[in-house]
Amino acid sequence: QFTPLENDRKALGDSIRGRLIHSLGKDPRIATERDWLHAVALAVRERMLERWIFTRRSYQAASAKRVYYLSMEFLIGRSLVNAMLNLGIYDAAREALAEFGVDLAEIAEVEPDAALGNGGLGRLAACILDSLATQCLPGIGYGIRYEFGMFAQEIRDGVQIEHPDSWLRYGNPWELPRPEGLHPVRFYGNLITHYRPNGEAQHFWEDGETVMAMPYDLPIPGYGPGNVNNLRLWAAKATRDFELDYFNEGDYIGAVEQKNVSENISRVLYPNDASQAGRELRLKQEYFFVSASLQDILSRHREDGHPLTSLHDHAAIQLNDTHPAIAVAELMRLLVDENDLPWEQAWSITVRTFAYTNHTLMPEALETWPVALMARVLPRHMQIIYDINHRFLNDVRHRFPGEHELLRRVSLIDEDHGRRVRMAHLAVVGSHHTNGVAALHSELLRNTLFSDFSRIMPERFINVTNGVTPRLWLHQANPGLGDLICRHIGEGWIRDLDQLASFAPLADDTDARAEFRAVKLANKRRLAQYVADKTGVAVDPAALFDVQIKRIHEYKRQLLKLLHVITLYNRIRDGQADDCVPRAVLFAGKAAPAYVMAKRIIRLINDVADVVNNDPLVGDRLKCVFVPNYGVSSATLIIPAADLSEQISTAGTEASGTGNMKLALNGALTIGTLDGANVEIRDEVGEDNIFIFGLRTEEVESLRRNGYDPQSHYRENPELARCLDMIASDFFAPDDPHRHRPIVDSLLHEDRYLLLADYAAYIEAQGEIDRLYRSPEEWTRKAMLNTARMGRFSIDRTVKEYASRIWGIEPRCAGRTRGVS
Ligand code: B1H
Repeated sequence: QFTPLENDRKALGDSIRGRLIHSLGKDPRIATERDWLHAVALAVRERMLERWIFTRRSYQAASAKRVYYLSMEFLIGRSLVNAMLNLGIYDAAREALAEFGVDLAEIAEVEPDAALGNGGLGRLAACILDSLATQCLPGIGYGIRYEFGMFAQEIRDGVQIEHPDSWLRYGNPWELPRPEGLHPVRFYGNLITHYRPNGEAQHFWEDGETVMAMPYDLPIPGYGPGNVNNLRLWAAKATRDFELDYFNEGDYIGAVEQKNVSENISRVLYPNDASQAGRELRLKQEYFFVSASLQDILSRHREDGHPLTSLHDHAAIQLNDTHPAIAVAELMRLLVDENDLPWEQAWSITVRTFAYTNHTLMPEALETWPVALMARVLPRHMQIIYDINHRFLNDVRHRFPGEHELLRRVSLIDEDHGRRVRMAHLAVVGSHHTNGVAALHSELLRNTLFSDFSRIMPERFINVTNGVTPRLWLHQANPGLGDLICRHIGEGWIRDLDQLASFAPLADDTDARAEFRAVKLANKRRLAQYVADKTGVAVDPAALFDVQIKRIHEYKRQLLKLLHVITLYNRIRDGQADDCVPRAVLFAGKAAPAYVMAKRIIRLINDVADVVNNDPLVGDRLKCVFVPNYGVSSATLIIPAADLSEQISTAGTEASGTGNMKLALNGALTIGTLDGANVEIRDEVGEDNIFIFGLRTEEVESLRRNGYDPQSHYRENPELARCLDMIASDFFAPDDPHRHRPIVDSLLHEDRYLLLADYAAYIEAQGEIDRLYRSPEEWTRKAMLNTARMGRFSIDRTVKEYASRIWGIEPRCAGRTRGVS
């Protein structure tokens, strides 16, 4: 036993000063903001680690089943304020720092974001970890400790420039390196088959290259009194084989150079949201962290004294999309090759252990790997995949005799595009459940991508609608609104978001509405200041803040929003918008560096912004801004200040969306298509409190089936034609008249995402929004109802569903310590 540290101001002050002097060796008289940041982080970490140990003990004591969340991405953002609020020591720490003349808010800004993810998929993983810890659920995250996370985006002359994100440059005070916990991971090499006397084949994977996976642990604190769970990230380390190479070759420098090369595996996050990279290094990253994680899981299982045959009783492994799907083959290899289990038994354990979450239907994001590449990098896994496929197809052949096309369609190998392994098929076949992330998405999975599989094994397909953590996205990001809600209904909503329902009656209270408006205005002022600092554009806090913040992608239709901006601009210049409400349109988001069209879209947004913002005829009635370097931290500034949330993807393309939830929770009204979770948001907030427009999924399908002609819209809608003509001319790029031609060409000749078909309905819906915004009381009432009715979109509801329907895990709360009240 040990005595936990105290959490009062005095004790915290002593710890902070102690860490500064005795851990960092810095003189308080000359310590920089970063020195103080690291000292506070260490003082907070000490307290988290106590609870971390208690948490582990309680799982151990109960021999609790754990969930292992395997994800290539964890988009955590900053940790300091989150940890303090979750441990309940924020105020005491702030006061302690004030005594040293240090401002907590200022040093918190110095912390870099842990940007180990692209967008929604990675942020969902971070929200799930927060929820597991808060709900005292035994859950461990496994991922990669990228040396470089998501690139930093600079906008120079309207163009996106990528900068490497060296977030570890000054060290990471939250992580605990565990060099004693290495696992070897093999690549390439040869297969040797031995036959036992009874004719059974035994496979040995030999030679090739071995890289060591070194664990770094990050404590994940739940909201008090919650548990502190673990996120284990793997870094690639060279084996000591280079010493041997040196002895053999006598080339010392050459041998050490090779060491560097193997450490490239965990160097950088691939910045391709929703499109597959297809590079050998990416496949190696996937296998690297999967193999290390499974070895880790099995050794924990053994240490706990359980036989391998009971793995599924003690471990649930969730595959966050197909990126870790090679785990199915790896677990088979570990069970069959390394532990001598018979194939059938190993397969039964494997299927009962894994579950798979699908996050997209977009064809360009579906992972497939050339058989030749897989066979070279992971020869034994390729063979195992063939074996799995063989047995699976035999099964299907027996159950559906004569259906030859069916076999081709469900095969783990795509034979039509030069023989490729279909990772989604491997994931579905190798797991007991496959889920989509919103009701519509799961329905589409069953009816399109996985229609054959849902005929073969219907019981495997379920829906678990995404959610967001109210700790970060309301309590921390929007303290003004959080406090307002607490004053009226208490603070229970932070752990139980359904309680927000009792905030709804306040939408009819004039005083409460005034309070709500005052909070929103303060948030808008804060954002306006930030925008001015970053872009030099002055936006009026009284304007309607209309935001589209997400990765730049054609399917998300930033261009549709921009067509609205140009339309408004034309109306203002034509004197047809004298009574329109002033708007500030804010875009933010990153484009994948190799995604040419996405980068063109950014350029066009900035060119349009330049014209609009500098036209004296427009003045404050319309501003257009591209806020650079969108990430978790800038999201926490933008979301609380938004009036209008743009969720305008082509119906059937956005699996769920989670920004839609964060914005509505913070009292932004949504303008959206019936896509992803928008459908369920409408069901919750009510039709009167959301602006739904445009084609529905079935209409999109039938329009495409019957031959869509984008030019018909150009011909029939002069206002739309004018916008497109302006983009195609030199209007927004006088010195480079053809710059934006490819955008217009793509809209007029293909328009894969039906922007032109939805334009008229979109402009119409925006007109209604204008009218409503002119009645502040009405607008505020609807905004408050949005906040009050978002309870269902708490990540805690999502995680409860996973826990009971998929993982079979239960809460185990660590004993009370001084860490929480
Ligand atoms: C989502 C991705 C994704 N879906 C490939 N798919 C990636 C695919 O690096 N890659 O190869 C990275 C990311 N991300 C998003 O997941 C969906 O588009 C959102 O609609 C959804 O809300 C989010 C979380 O489920």
